[in-house]
Amino acid sequence: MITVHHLDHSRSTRVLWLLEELQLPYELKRYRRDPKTLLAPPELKAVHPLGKSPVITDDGLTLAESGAILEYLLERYGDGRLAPASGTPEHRRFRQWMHYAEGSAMPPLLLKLVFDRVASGPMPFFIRPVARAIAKGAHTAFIGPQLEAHLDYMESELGKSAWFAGEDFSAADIQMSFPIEAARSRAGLDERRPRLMDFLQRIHLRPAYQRAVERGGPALPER
Ligand SMILES: N[C@@H](CCC(=O)N[C@@H](CS)C(=O)NCC(=O)O)C(=O)O
Repeated sequence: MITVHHLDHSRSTRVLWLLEELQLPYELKRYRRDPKTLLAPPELKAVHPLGKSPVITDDGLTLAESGAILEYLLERYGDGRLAPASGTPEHRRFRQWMHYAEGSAMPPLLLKLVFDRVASGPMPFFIRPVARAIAKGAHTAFIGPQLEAHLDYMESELGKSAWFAGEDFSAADIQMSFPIEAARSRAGLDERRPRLMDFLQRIHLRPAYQRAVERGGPALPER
């Protein structure tokens, strides 16, 4: 039996969503973030040394890293579903997006989250102007332009086909959903990028996505 170690408001929603798309049975173990630090609870370290989510266990295997988990589930249980045939141009695009989501799209989003916290977190009043100036400097010099470049890139790629890897919905869309949801929630994604907004609308309408959110809660807190 597949067990998903699922942290609330996290990338782990993607794993639940894929399992729901594939209509596979699974056990859900839920973990709550520390309300102050927002970090995962220590119990997750008993499952995997990094103590992050998602992690799955299946048949004696413990596997972390959402992209690797999605690929494992497809390989073992997919029967060719939700991934283009290997060797095709669609499969090459599929593989790129599977890596791009965590390798390129997430880092500037994470930097934004960290620097926003630097600027707004608790601190002595006389430090605050310095912290704000540092956060603003990082945003202007690096984070802001990087975010814009990635959002522009994703928006233009969605102009080439209905979904990220081609005309058919695939697990690459599931993997890409988290950076796009995160950009919508905290990095200024709005109607100026209509294809990405439409992508969000289309995924939210999928019954499997809705079942995943019903079981595990939304990937990100409500705005
Ligand atoms: N690249 C990893 C990232 C895993 C990760 O950072 N997960 C976050 C949740 S979105 C986490 O567990 N955060 C809690 C913590 O770091 O304590 C993946 O895609 O699985």
